This record gives sequence, C-alpha cells and structure tokens, in this order.
Amino acid sequence: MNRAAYIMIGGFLGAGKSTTVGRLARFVTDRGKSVGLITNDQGSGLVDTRSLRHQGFAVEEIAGGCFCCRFDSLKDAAAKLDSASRPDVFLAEPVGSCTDLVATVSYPLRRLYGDRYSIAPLSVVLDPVRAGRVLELRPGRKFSNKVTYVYRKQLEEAQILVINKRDLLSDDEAQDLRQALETQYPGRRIFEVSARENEGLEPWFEALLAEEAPDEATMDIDYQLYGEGEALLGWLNATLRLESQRELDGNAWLHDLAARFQERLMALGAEVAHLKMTLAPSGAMKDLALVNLVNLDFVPEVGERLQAPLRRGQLVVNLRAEAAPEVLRQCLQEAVEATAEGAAPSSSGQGGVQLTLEHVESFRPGQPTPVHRDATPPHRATSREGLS
Ligand SMILES: Nc1nc2c(ncn2[C@@H]2O[C@H](COP(=O)(O)OP(=O)(O)OP(=O)(O)O)[C@@H](O)[C@H]2O)c(=O)[nH]1
Ligand SMILES: [Mg+2]
Repeated sequence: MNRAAYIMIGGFLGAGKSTTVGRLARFVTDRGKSVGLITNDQGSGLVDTRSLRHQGFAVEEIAGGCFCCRFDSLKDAAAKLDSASRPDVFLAEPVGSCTDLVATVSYPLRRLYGDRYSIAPLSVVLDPVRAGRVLELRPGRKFSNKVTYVYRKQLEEAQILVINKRDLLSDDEAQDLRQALETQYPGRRIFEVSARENEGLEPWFEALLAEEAPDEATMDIDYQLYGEGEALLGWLNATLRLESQRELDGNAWLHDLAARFQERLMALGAEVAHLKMTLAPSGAMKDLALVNLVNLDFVPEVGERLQAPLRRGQLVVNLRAEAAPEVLRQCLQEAVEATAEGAAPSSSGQGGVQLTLEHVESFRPGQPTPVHRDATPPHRATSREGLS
C-alpha cells in the first residue's frame, strides 16, 4: 500500500504557516494528488480553518489543545479526512506557540502509524522581521525572555528552516539573517521564500514531497520554561454576529476595526504575535474578508476581500499577544464600540452597525503535557512511493 505523506509546517505565530499550507495544498492538487488539511489551536472558532476552507480545501480542525497534547485527535482528524477523500498528502499546521514537535508528533506518528504515513522533515517558517529582532540583528519590540525561549526552541528543532516574507528584506538583510541562522543553528537546510507572492516555494515543496524526516536525536527542552513562556501569551478567540441597517463596505469596516484594535493594544504595550479576523456574510459560503496584523509597527493587511457589501454577517477574531487575556478582551470590546460608533447613523438617517457576541474564549495556554515523547527516532517503515 502506498503511504500518505504527513507534512507539518511549524513556526511562530504569524510567520506565514497558513499562507504556505494554502500554497502547498494548491501545488499538490495541481499535480493531481488529493490533499487533507489539519488546523490546530488552543481554542475554538479558528480563522485559519475558515480561510483554508474558503480556498476550497478539505480541512479538519483540532481545537482546544495542541497536536502533541491531543495526539489522538490528530489521528482522528486524519481518519476523518481519510474516510472522506483518502488524501495522498496530509498538511498539518501546529499551534504557533508550540515546540518539541519532532519528539511529540513526528516520531510517535512514525512509531505508531509508520505503515500508513511517511513523515516529512519538520519545516519551521519564520517571519524575518520577528526573527531579526529575536536574533538581535535589528532593533524593535520584542517578547520577553521566556517567550523568546520558545521561539528559539522552534528554530533549534527545525529540520528545514524557511525564511518567509523574503519580499520584506533587501539582499543584504537576507544574507545577514541567513548567516545568523547558519551560525546559531548549523546544519539546517535554509530556503528563502515569499509565500504570499508565491515565490521560491517550489524547491522546498519538492523536498517535502520527496523526503522523510531524518533520523536524529531530538533536542533537550525544559518543559517548565516552555510552559511558562507559552503562558505569557494571551489568547482571544471570539465570534460575533454583525447586523447593519444599511449596506456596509465590509472590507473597509474590518480594516477600521483592526486599526482601532491596534491602537488599543499599542496603548497598553501588548506585543502582538498575531491578530487575524474574518468577516463573512450570512448565508454566502464563498465570500470572505480576512485581515491580519503580525506586528504593531505595521498596518493591518487585508488578505481576502468581500465581493459585495453586506448587512448581516459573522465576525471571527483570533488574537495572540503577550498580555493578560482579560486585557485582550477589553481591547476587543473597546475596538468594537469605537468601530460601531464610527459606522453610526449618517446624516441621511440610515442606521449603524450592531455586534452581538456569540462566543468568546480568552485564556493563557496551559502547561504542555504531550501524550507521547520519543527522544530517539523509531524504526523507519518502507519508502513512500509516487508522491513527488
Ligand atoms: N509580506 C509578506 N507577508 C506574508 C507572506 N506570507 C504570509 N504573509 C502574511 O503574514 C501574515 C500571517 O500569515 P499566516 O499565514 O496567517 O501566518 P500563520 O503562521 O499561519 O499564523 P498563526 O496561525 O496565527 O500562527 C498574513 O498577513 C500574511 O498575508 C509573504 O511572503 N510576504
Ligand atoms: Mg495559521
């Protein structure tokens, strides 16, 4: 039996994992292979799931905990995708604050299900602006030391390092970053890509489809420090119902909301890892606006745009920042109120926008307690066929 490929694209929050997963999914399907996507989060109500489904892919989501701590859900998600469409390739996006994935996911998967899945090398995608600050190549806002510990552990365990958002760098800056990575994390293959611009991806994708994860001892990690670092990040997932008394330009409205959110987060000095929001009209499966902010120094970026104005819709908010969860919730409330006022009745007497909270979760991730941890590589099953 041909084994399916299991490809995990890791990396810190906002690095561009979902963007690359979307690109790789298209790359695979363009070659006539089927693909199944698995998204993951500590909470539920995921922007990533909505945005990848919007691109037309089969997506299963594992909510309420990371892959390593919910290993059985990972297996169940793969089985669900299998029974629906028998994917040749599974693409999994772990939570961006997770690390130690080789020991807790790749190796256990190979040990337990190596006859069914061939596990590709773990890629760790990085945002070059964030990486430049962590590696002290550039000045700028930073996370605290314990969060940086998690970030650096992600780089350390990478079997492939991917400098994403190459379009943001000059040649000299790219060279400096590559050199710092080669010096501090020697022996990793490094690719430079721009996932959003669809540039430089092919050699990396080819490697993922052709190769299996190397046999290496896994890194040492201090789980207490890892847990403390992860818990410094606040998480906010919220779903709101939007009702407008007049036709609303959802793209402009969403951008406005993101900008007001940013103002408030900035005032509180909360270092943002990723703010992402979708707005979709009620009843329309195909229309969606997506806005992202991965750095408080940037402007919010509208990725997908709504095709038509709307009156009723659903707003989904996912925010991860170094701040208390209740602060993030407060920021959302203030941003929503300010945006509703901004869109309030015009002189023509038309109505404003009302938002009703349908679901909200705000928390700090709990201590990671993986179901399995294989410090050494398990026995390898027979080689994969016919994928590349
Ligand atoms: N400039 C630039 N931006 C990019 C590129 N790839 C992704 N982005 C942007 O980076 C932001 C985050 O991208 P995502 O793919 O959502 O990042 P992620 O790693 O999945 O984020 P989390 O799931 O929150 O951890 C979005 O605004 C993307 O459009 C790129 O190649 N260049
Ligand atoms: Mg993502």
